[in-house]
Amino acid sequence: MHRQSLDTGRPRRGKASRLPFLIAGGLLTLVAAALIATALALPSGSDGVDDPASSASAPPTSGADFVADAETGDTDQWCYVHSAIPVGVVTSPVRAGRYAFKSEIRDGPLIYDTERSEYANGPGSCDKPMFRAGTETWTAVSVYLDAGFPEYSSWSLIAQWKEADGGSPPSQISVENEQLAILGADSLDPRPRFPFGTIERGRWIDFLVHHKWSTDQGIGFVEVIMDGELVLPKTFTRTMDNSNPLFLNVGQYRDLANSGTAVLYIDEVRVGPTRQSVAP
Ligand SMILES: [Ca+2]
Repeated sequence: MHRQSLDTGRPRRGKASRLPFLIAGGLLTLVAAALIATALALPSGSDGVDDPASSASAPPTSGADFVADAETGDTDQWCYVHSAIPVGVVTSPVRAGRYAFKSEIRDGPLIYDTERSEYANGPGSCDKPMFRAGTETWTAVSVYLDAGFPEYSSWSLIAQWKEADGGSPPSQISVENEQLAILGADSLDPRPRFPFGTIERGRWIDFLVHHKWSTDQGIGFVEVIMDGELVLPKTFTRTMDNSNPLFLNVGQYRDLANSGTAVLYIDEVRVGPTRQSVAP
């Protein structure tokens, strides 16, 4: 039966094959004519959708899920300010717009038993967890380390992706011995540590941190772009302690073994699903 159906099919295909060719030929002629007519109808310099000049000048699409650019002139874009030293927005330096956030810690004043000055979306009643298991996120953060920023011989953090139920943040940007690194939770052994650069004072540094969130070290990853350059290629690691979503803290938190007044400015914080969605 199989062979028979093949045999009977052959002449049918042969006979029928001329009709589609005729139809296709007619369609091609019509399409070609339409294209020529369209080309003739478009005036020179038309703002067609394919005009590269108009694409380049179009404003970037903003698909960020969270923005903290300080342009409200206060700290309302964050849930909390955890700082022993009173801080808020400043008008200089700024990365963009009119305002940036200031973070300051000094020897002595403590909050939650630590030297800390952070802008946070948790923990607490206004938690805004944004980083969920199985998702990828891009976090943009621009920071400016003041000219007098101390040199640290022990750990300090300038950004944390943290669980609301406490514990060591499963992803962090650390500053220690003048080195920048992504750290994993200190409950892990060995603790993930991915150095990606050295700090510079007195200028804005733009971080773009790309995560995939997972408790599985074969699925989770982190990637860092600093000042537009890929400084930490996609590196697989465990980025969550458990399946609870994480929130963002940006600002300073340091070991009491470090000392000195430390001032950091923060601007252009964005979180979104793609690099384009958080680009300044
Ligand atoms: Ca700003």
